[in-house]
Amino acid sequence: MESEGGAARSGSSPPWGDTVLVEFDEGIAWVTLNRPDKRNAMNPRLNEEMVATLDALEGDDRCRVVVLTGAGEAWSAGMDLQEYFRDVDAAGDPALQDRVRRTAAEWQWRRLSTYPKPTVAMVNGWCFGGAFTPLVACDLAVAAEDARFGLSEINWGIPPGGVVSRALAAVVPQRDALYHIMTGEAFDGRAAARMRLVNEAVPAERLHDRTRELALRLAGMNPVVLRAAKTGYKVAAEMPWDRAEDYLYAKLEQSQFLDPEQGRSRGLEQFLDAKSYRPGLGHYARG
Ligand code: ACO
Ligand code: V55
Repeated sequence: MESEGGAARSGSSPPWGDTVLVEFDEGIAWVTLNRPDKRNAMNPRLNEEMVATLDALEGDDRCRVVVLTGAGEAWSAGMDLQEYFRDVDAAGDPALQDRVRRTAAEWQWRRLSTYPKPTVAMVNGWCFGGAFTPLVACDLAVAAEDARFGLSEINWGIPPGGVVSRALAAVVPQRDALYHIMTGEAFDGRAAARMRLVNEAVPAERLHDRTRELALRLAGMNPVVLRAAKTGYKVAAEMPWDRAEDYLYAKLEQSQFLDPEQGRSRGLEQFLDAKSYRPGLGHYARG
Protein backbone atom coordinates (compact mmCIF):
# COMPACT_ATOMS: atom_id res chain seq x y z
CA MET A 1 0.00 0.00 0.00
CA GLU A 2 1.18 3.46 -0.88
CA SER A 3 0.49 6.06 1.73
CA GLU A 4 0.76 9.79 1.36
CA GLY A 5 -0.23 12.72 3.47
CA GLY A 6 0.83 14.55 6.59
CA ALA A 7 4.44 13.95 7.53
CA ALA A 8 4.80 11.20 4.90
CA ARG A 9 4.64 13.59 1.96
CA SER A 10 7.71 14.70 0.13
CA GLY A 11 8.82 16.10 -3.21
CA SER A 12 5.79 17.34 -5.13
CA SER A 13 3.32 17.38 -2.27
CA PRO A 14 -0.14 15.97 -2.72
CA PRO A 15 -2.90 18.46 -1.93
CA TRP A 16 -4.16 16.54 1.07
CA GLY A 17 -2.26 16.94 4.29
CA ASP A 18 -3.12 17.14 7.95
CA THR A 19 -6.92 17.12 7.90
CA VAL A 20 -7.34 14.64 5.04
CA LEU A 21 -5.33 11.48 4.44
CA VAL A 22 -5.28 9.35 1.29
CA GLU A 23 -4.02 5.79 0.90
CA PHE A 24 -3.99 3.96 -2.42
CA ASP A 25 -4.46 0.21 -2.63
CA GLU A 26 -5.78 -2.07 -5.41
CA GLY A 27 -7.32 0.86 -7.33
CA ILE A 28 -9.10 2.14 -4.23
CA ALA A 29 -8.33 5.61 -2.83
CA TRP A 30 -9.12 5.42 0.88
CA VAL A 31 -9.85 9.04 1.78
CA THR A 32 -9.92 9.66 5.53
CA LEU A 33 -11.29 12.78 7.21
CA ASN A 34 -8.55 13.24 9.76
CA ARG A 35 -9.41 15.37 12.75
CA PRO A 36 -10.07 12.51 15.16
CA ASP A 37 -9.65 14.71 18.25
CA LYS A 38 -12.53 16.84 16.95
CA ARG A 39 -14.53 13.82 15.75
CA ASN A 40 -13.67 14.87 12.17
CA ALA A 41 -15.82 17.98 12.41
CA MET A 42 -15.53 19.85 9.13
CA ASN A 43 -13.69 23.15 9.54
CA PRO A 44 -12.74 25.50 6.67
CA ARG A 45 -9.29 23.94 6.40
CA LEU A 46 -10.64 20.41 5.99
CA ASN A 47 -13.14 21.64 3.42
CA GLU A 48 -10.35 23.27 1.40
CA GLU A 49 -8.26 20.11 1.56
CA MET A 50 -11.18 17.98 0.44
CA VAL A 51 -11.79 20.21 -2.60
CA ALA A 52 -8.13 19.85 -3.55
CA THR A 53 -8.14 16.13 -2.82
CA LEU A 54 -11.14 15.41 -5.04
CA ASP A 55 -9.54 17.57 -7.70
CA ALA A 56 -6.31 15.55 -7.59
CA LEU A 57 -7.95 12.12 -7.43
CA GLU A 58 -9.93 12.84 -10.59
CA GLY A 59 -6.76 12.57 -12.64
CA ASP A 60 -4.89 10.01 -10.52
CA ASP A 61 -4.69 6.55 -12.08
CA ARG A 62 -4.13 4.95 -8.68
CA CYS A 63 -7.75 5.87 -7.93
CA ARG A 64 -10.52 3.95 -9.72
CA VAL A 65 -12.94 4.31 -6.81
CA VAL A 66 -13.08 6.62 -3.79
CA VAL A 67 -13.92 5.38 -0.29
CA LEU A 68 -14.69 8.19 2.16
CA THR A 69 -14.20 7.38 5.83
CA GLY A 70 -13.17 8.97 9.14
CA ALA A 71 -10.23 8.62 11.51
CA GLY A 72 -10.86 7.31 15.01
CA GLU A 73 -14.33 7.06 16.54
CA ALA A 74 -16.18 9.27 14.07
CA TRP A 75 -17.14 9.38 10.42
CA SER A 76 -17.82 13.10 10.91
CA ALA A 77 -19.51 15.06 13.71
CA GLY A 78 -20.74 17.57 11.11
CA MET A 79 -19.80 21.18 10.64
CA ASP A 80 -17.25 22.52 13.14
CA LEU A 81 -19.34 24.52 15.58
CA GLN A 82 -16.36 26.65 16.60
CA GLU A 83 -14.54 27.26 13.32
CA TYR A 84 -17.39 27.05 10.78
CA PHE A 85 -20.04 28.87 12.83
CA ARG A 86 -18.74 30.88 15.81
CA ASP A 87 -15.43 32.11 14.40
CA VAL A 88 -17.00 33.09 11.08
CA ASP A 89 -19.86 34.91 12.84
CA ALA A 90 -17.30 36.71 15.02
CA ALA A 91 -15.32 37.87 12.00
CA GLY A 92 -18.42 39.77 10.87
CA ASP A 93 -17.33 39.52 7.25
CA PRO A 94 -20.11 38.47 4.86
CA ALA A 95 -17.61 37.71 2.08
CA LEU A 96 -15.74 35.33 4.40
CA GLN A 97 -19.00 33.59 5.28
CA ASP A 98 -19.85 33.21 1.60
CA ARG A 99 -16.42 31.77 0.85
CA VAL A 100 -16.46 29.33 3.74
CA ARG A 101 -19.94 28.09 2.80
CA ARG A 102 -19.02 27.82 -0.88
CA THR A 103 -15.94 25.72 -0.09
CA ALA A 104 -17.99 23.34 2.06
CA ALA A 105 -20.64 22.95 -0.65
CA GLU A 106 -17.99 22.57 -3.33
CA TRP A 107 -16.76 19.19 -2.11
CA GLN A 108 -19.69 18.00 0.00
CA TRP A 109 -22.11 17.86 -2.91
CA ARG A 110 -21.23 19.95 -6.01
CA ARG A 111 -18.27 17.79 -6.94
CA LEU A 112 -18.97 14.67 -4.93
CA SER A 113 -22.52 14.02 -6.12
CA THR A 114 -21.48 13.73 -9.77
CA TYR A 115 -17.88 12.70 -9.20
CA PRO A 116 -16.53 10.99 -12.34
CA LYS A 117 -15.42 7.95 -10.36
CA PRO A 118 -17.58 5.77 -8.12
CA THR A 119 -17.75 6.84 -4.47
CA VAL A 120 -18.54 4.78 -1.37
CA ALA A 121 -19.09 6.19 2.13
CA MET A 122 -17.75 3.86 4.83
CA VAL A 123 -19.48 5.12 7.99
CA ASN A 124 -17.34 3.93 10.86
CA GLY A 125 -18.83 6.03 13.67
CA TRP A 126 -20.53 9.35 14.57
CA CYS A 127 -22.34 10.98 11.63
CA PHE A 128 -24.17 14.20 12.44
CA GLY A 129 -25.71 17.26 10.84
CA GLY A 130 -23.61 18.55 7.96
CA ALA A 131 -22.02 15.11 7.53
CA PHE A 132 -25.27 13.92 5.95
CA THR A 133 -24.43 15.96 2.85
CA PRO A 134 -21.27 14.08 1.76
CA LEU A 135 -22.92 10.85 2.99
CA VAL A 136 -25.82 11.24 0.58
CA ALA A 137 -23.57 12.62 -2.17
CA CYS A 138 -21.57 9.37 -2.21
CA ASP A 139 -23.05 6.85 -4.66
CA LEU A 140 -23.20 4.04 -2.11
CA ALA A 141 -22.83 3.82 1.65
CA VAL A 142 -21.98 1.05 4.11
CA ALA A 143 -22.25 1.68 7.85
CA ALA A 144 -21.18 -0.09 10.99
CA GLU A 145 -24.30 -1.38 12.76
CA ASP A 146 -23.36 0.59 15.86
CA ALA A 147 -22.45 3.86 14.08
CA ARG A 148 -24.59 6.73 15.48
CA PHE A 149 -26.39 9.13 13.16
CA GLY A 150 -28.39 12.26 13.94
CA LEU A 151 -29.83 15.49 12.58
CA SER A 152 -28.63 17.23 15.73
CA GLU A 153 -29.10 20.79 14.46
CA ILE A 154 -32.44 21.23 16.26
CA ASN A 155 -30.76 20.16 19.52
CA TRP A 156 -28.45 23.14 19.57
CA GLY A 157 -30.68 25.75 18.03
CA ILE A 158 -30.65 25.81 14.23
CA PRO A 159 -32.69 24.16 11.52
CA PRO A 160 -30.58 22.02 9.16
CA GLY A 161 -28.87 24.33 6.67
CA GLY A 162 -26.75 23.99 3.58
CA VAL A 163 -28.39 21.23 1.54
CA VAL A 164 -28.75 18.76 4.41
CA SER A 165 -32.54 18.55 4.17
CA ARG A 166 -32.45 18.49 0.37
CA ALA A 167 -29.94 15.65 0.43
CA LEU A 168 -32.04 13.73 2.94
CA ALA A 169 -35.10 14.11 0.72
CA ALA A 170 -33.20 12.38 -2.10
CA VAL A 171 -32.75 9.11 -0.19
CA VAL A 172 -35.08 8.91 2.82
CA PRO A 173 -38.89 8.90 3.00
CA GLN A 174 -40.56 12.01 4.44
CA ARG A 175 -41.75 10.30 7.63
CA ASP A 176 -38.21 9.31 8.60
CA ALA A 177 -36.71 12.59 7.45
CA LEU A 178 -39.11 14.81 9.38
CA TYR A 179 -39.03 12.57 12.46
CA HIS A 180 -35.28 12.97 12.76
CA ILE A 181 -35.10 16.58 11.57
CA MET A 182 -37.76 17.61 14.13
CA THR A 183 -36.80 15.46 17.12
CA GLY A 184 -33.03 15.42 16.70
CA GLU A 185 -33.16 11.83 17.97
CA ALA A 186 -30.07 9.79 17.11
CA PHE A 187 -30.28 6.39 15.41
CA ASP A 188 -27.88 3.55 14.64
CA GLY A 189 -26.52 2.00 11.43
CA ARG A 190 -29.26 -0.64 11.31
CA ALA A 191 -31.94 2.06 11.36
CA ALA A 192 -29.99 4.03 8.74
CA ALA A 193 -30.11 0.97 6.45
CA ARG A 194 -33.84 0.44 7.11
CA MET A 195 -34.62 4.00 6.01
CA ARG A 196 -32.20 3.64 3.05
CA LEU A 197 -29.86 6.40 4.22
CA VAL A 198 -27.16 3.75 3.67
CA ASN A 199 -27.19 0.62 1.52
CA GLU A 200 -26.34 -1.74 4.34
CA ALA A 201 -25.14 -1.99 7.90
CA VAL A 202 -22.61 -4.62 8.94
CA PRO A 203 -20.91 -5.47 12.24
CA ALA A 204 -18.06 -3.04 12.88
CA GLU A 205 -15.43 -5.77 12.50
CA ARG A 206 -16.69 -6.51 8.96
CA LEU A 207 -17.02 -2.89 7.83
CA HIS A 208 -13.62 -2.57 6.17
CA ASP A 209 -13.75 -5.93 4.35
CA ARG A 210 -17.29 -5.45 3.09
CA THR A 211 -16.48 -1.94 1.85
CA ARG A 212 -13.31 -3.17 0.18
CA GLU A 213 -15.25 -5.96 -1.55
CA LEU A 214 -17.78 -3.48 -2.90
CA ALA A 215 -15.11 -0.98 -3.94
CA LEU A 216 -13.07 -3.66 -5.72
CA ARG A 217 -16.11 -4.75 -7.67
CA LEU A 218 -16.62 -1.16 -8.88
CA ALA A 219 -12.91 -0.74 -9.55
CA GLY A 220 -13.06 -3.75 -11.90
CA MET A 221 -15.84 -2.35 -14.07
CA ASN A 222 -15.79 -0.23 -17.21
CA PRO A 223 -15.18 3.29 -15.85
CA VAL A 224 -16.67 5.22 -18.78
CA VAL A 225 -19.93 3.29 -18.68
CA LEU A 226 -20.05 3.43 -14.88
CA ARG A 227 -19.71 7.21 -14.97
CA ALA A 228 -22.44 7.59 -17.58
CA ALA A 229 -24.72 5.28 -15.60
CA LYS A 230 -24.37 6.97 -12.21
CA THR A 231 -24.37 10.54 -13.47
CA GLY A 232 -27.26 9.72 -15.76
CA TYR A 233 -29.28 8.44 -12.81
CA LYS A 234 -28.61 11.41 -10.57
CA VAL A 235 -29.17 14.10 -13.19
CA ALA A 236 -32.23 12.42 -14.75
CA ALA A 237 -33.85 12.11 -11.32
CA GLU A 238 -34.31 15.90 -11.40
CA MET A 239 -35.83 15.99 -14.90
CA PRO A 240 -39.25 15.60 -16.46
CA TRP A 241 -39.56 12.28 -18.32
CA ASP A 242 -39.34 13.62 -21.85
CA ARG A 243 -36.10 15.49 -21.16
CA ALA A 244 -34.77 12.56 -19.16
CA GLU A 245 -35.29 10.26 -22.16
CA ASP A 246 -33.42 12.58 -24.49
CA TYR A 247 -30.64 13.13 -21.96
CA LEU A 248 -30.20 9.43 -21.14
CA TYR A 249 -29.97 8.54 -24.83
CA ALA A 250 -27.36 11.27 -25.12
CA LYS A 251 -25.48 9.69 -22.19
CA LEU A 252 -25.73 6.28 -23.86
CA GLU A 253 -24.32 7.62 -27.11
CA GLN A 254 -21.70 9.69 -25.27
CA SER A 255 -20.44 6.61 -23.45
CA GLN A 256 -20.31 4.63 -26.72
CA PHE A 257 -18.29 7.42 -28.28
CA LEU A 258 -15.92 7.85 -25.32
CA ASP A 259 -15.48 4.19 -24.30
CA PRO A 260 -11.99 3.02 -25.35
CA GLU A 261 -12.85 -0.63 -24.66
CA GLN A 262 -16.04 -0.46 -26.75
CA GLY A 263 -18.07 -2.26 -24.13
CA ARG A 264 -21.30 -2.11 -26.11
CA SER A 265 -20.07 -3.86 -29.24
CA ARG A 266 -17.98 -6.27 -27.20
CA GLY A 267 -20.94 -7.12 -24.98
CA LEU A 268 -23.23 -7.67 -27.97
CA GLU A 269 -20.62 -9.78 -29.70
CA GLN A 270 -20.00 -11.97 -26.68
CA PHE A 271 -23.72 -12.60 -26.16
CA LEU A 272 -25.01 -12.82 -29.75
CA ASP A 273 -22.06 -14.29 -31.67
CA ALA A 274 -19.63 -16.03 -29.34
CA LYS A 275 -22.43 -16.95 -26.93
CA SER A 276 -19.72 -16.80 -24.29
CA TYR A 277 -21.75 -15.07 -21.60
CA ARG A 278 -25.21 -13.85 -20.57
CA PRO A 279 -25.50 -10.28 -19.34
CA GLY A 280 -28.10 -11.28 -16.76
CA LEU A 281 -25.43 -13.35 -15.05
CA GLY A 282 -22.49 -10.94 -14.94
CA HIS A 283 -20.61 -8.45 -17.07
CA TYR A 284 -18.81 -9.03 -20.37
CA ALA A 285 -15.16 -10.07 -20.40
CA ARG A 286 -13.03 -6.91 -20.44
CA GLY A 287 -9.59 -6.34 -21.96
N1 ACO B 1 -17.73 20.98 16.04
C1 ACO B 1 -16.66 21.34 16.75
N2 ACO B 1 -16.05 20.53 17.64
C2 ACO B 1 -16.57 19.29 17.79
C3 ACO B 1 -17.69 18.84 17.08
C4 ACO B 1 -18.28 19.76 16.16
N3 ACO B 1 -19.34 19.41 15.41
N4 ACO B 1 -17.96 17.59 17.47
C5 ACO B 1 -17.05 17.26 18.38
N5 ACO B 1 -16.19 18.28 18.58
C6 ACO B 1 -15.05 18.36 19.49
C7 ACO B 1 -15.46 18.59 20.95
O1 ACO B 1 -15.70 19.96 21.17
C8 ACO B 1 -14.25 18.06 21.65
O2 ACO B 1 -13.22 19.02 21.58
P1 ACO B 1 -12.18 19.26 22.82
O3 ACO B 1 -11.58 17.91 23.06
O4 ACO B 1 -11.23 20.24 22.26
O5 ACO B 1 -13.04 19.72 23.94
C9 ACO B 1 -13.85 16.88 20.82
O6 ACO B 1 -14.40 17.10 19.53
C10 ACO B 1 -14.37 15.56 21.31
O7 ACO B 1 -15.75 15.69 21.49
P2 ACO B 1 -16.53 15.00 22.69
O8 ACO B 1 -17.89 15.60 22.71
O9 ACO B 1 -15.72 15.05 23.93
O10 ACO B 1 -16.55 13.48 22.16
P3 ACO B 1 -17.56 12.31 22.49
O11 ACO B 1 -16.94 11.11 21.84
O12 ACO B 1 -17.91 12.28 23.94
O13 ACO B 1 -18.91 12.68 21.71
C11 ACO B 1 -20.16 13.43 19.78
C12 ACO B 1 -18.94 12.65 20.30
C13 ACO B 1 -21.45 12.73 20.26
C14 ACO B 1 -20.07 13.40 18.27
C15 ACO B 1 -20.15 14.87 20.36
O14 ACO B 1 -18.87 15.43 20.17
C16 ACO B 1 -21.15 15.80 19.69
O15 ACO B 1 -22.31 15.80 20.05
N6 ACO B 1 -20.69 16.59 18.70
C17 ACO B 1 -21.53 17.53 18.00
C18 ACO B 1 -22.37 16.78 16.97
C19 ACO B 1 -23.25 17.73 16.22
O16 ACO B 1 -24.25 18.21 16.72
N7 ACO B 1 -22.93 17.96 14.96
C20 ACO B 1 -23.76 18.74 14.08
C21 ACO B 1 -23.26 20.10 14.08
S1 ACO B 1 -24.42 21.11 13.20
C22 ACO B 1 -24.05 20.94 11.57
O17 ACO B 1 -23.28 20.10 11.19
C23 ACO B 1 -24.71 21.83 10.57
C1 V55 C 1 -25.42 23.07 7.87
C2 V55 C 1 -24.47 22.92 6.88
C3 V55 C 1 -23.95 24.05 6.28
C4 V55 C 1 -24.35 25.30 6.69
C5 V55 C 1 -25.29 25.44 7.69
O1 V55 C 1 -27.05 21.91 9.09
C6 V55 C 1 -25.82 24.31 8.28
C7 V55 C 1 -25.96 21.87 8.48
C8 V55 C 1 -22.45 22.83 4.91
O2 V55 C 1 -23.04 24.02 5.29
O3 V55 C 1 -23.79 26.37 6.06
